[in-house]
Amino acid sequence: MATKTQVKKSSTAVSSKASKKETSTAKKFGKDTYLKWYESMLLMRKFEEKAGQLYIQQKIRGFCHLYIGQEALVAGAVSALKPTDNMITAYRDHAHPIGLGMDPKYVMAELYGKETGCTKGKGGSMHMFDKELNFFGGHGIVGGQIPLGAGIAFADKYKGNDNVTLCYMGDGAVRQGAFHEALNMAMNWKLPVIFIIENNNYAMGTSVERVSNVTNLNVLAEGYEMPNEQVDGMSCETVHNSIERAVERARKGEGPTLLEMRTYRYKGHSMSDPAKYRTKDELEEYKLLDPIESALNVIKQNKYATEKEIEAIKKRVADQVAESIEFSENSDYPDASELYKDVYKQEDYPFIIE
Ligand SMILES: Cc1ncc(C[n+]2csc(CCOP(=O)(O)OP(=O)(O)O)c2C)c(N)n1
Ligand SMILES: [Mg+2]
Repeated sequence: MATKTQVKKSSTAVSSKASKKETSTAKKFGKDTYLKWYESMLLMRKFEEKAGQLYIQQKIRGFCHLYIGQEALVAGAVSALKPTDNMITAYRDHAHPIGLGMDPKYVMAELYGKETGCTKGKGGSMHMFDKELNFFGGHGIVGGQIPLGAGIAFADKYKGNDNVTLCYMGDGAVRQGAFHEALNMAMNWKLPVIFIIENNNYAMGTSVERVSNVTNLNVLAEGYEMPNEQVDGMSCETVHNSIERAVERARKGEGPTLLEMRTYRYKGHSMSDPAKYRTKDELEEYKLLDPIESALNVIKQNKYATEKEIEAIKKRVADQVAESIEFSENSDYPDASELYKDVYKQEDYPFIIE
């Protein structure tokens, strides 16, 4: 397969022209897909809006990075996967398990640090995990998950199945050596992994332009002759299509793909970031491309749901979020004895000096 590169000049907003052109492929997706995308993304959004409020009330402590604005990167990808495929990401990780189908109450309880959370309250916001969903976290070290993603793909290739691993990362992570090492080996070994850069244009408060001359991040794959694409990440359609192409290649044994998805986070880097490094206009420009609004517009235009049915979806989502809070409030904190459980220890490890 020839390497595919689509280079855009601007590294900030994806033009709405490009977005319109791509959404013309909407015909391919039917009612069920749009309704699923809409409900899934609305659940992520409403869940995180509440999480933000609960953080301010100090019900949730520690770090908390919201995905608000970036939801299409997960919803559009999940619709192109099969249940046995794997996913791994960084610390901005609440939306990924929800998109994969985890009951949000387990995500919320984890945010609360309660024993009923998906990692038993021991991980918190940055460390969601679910073995059943093949969701491998939740990683706080920038770029740390990239070689792990390649490793999961290596395991599947070794076992001889056709599973694919989606390995998400931020734009800041591509400046880590681990990114380049993982890409090199993944390509050399033709691993079934899709590297997805969530390019929201900022690593904390530092813009992509400020750290490198290379601002079209998909071209970083060229150094490894890896197929790559630049994708409108504000649209479920374009995300799905790009993942579908990459998945097809990976399942056939043709190896990895790097997808740079142009997206935007509406909130600050974390709850403690007032986001003074960007303008209000820039934020408003992206809000016009809101993926949830776009999906809803297609639903309305094509009469995929009545107003009553849309209200029922909104209510279902609100109820789920409310339930997740009630569940977390009523759960206990882990017992102190849990501290030494679930810790990997190799009994005969030769390098520990007691
Ligand atoms: C190795 C390492 N260096 C620095 C940090 C501190 N840090 C946490 S998030 C972050 C920015 C990463 O930005 P990006 O990869 O673009 O992801 P985003 O937050 O935009 O999703 C930094 C520098 C860290 N966690 N790990
Ligand atoms: Mg970023």
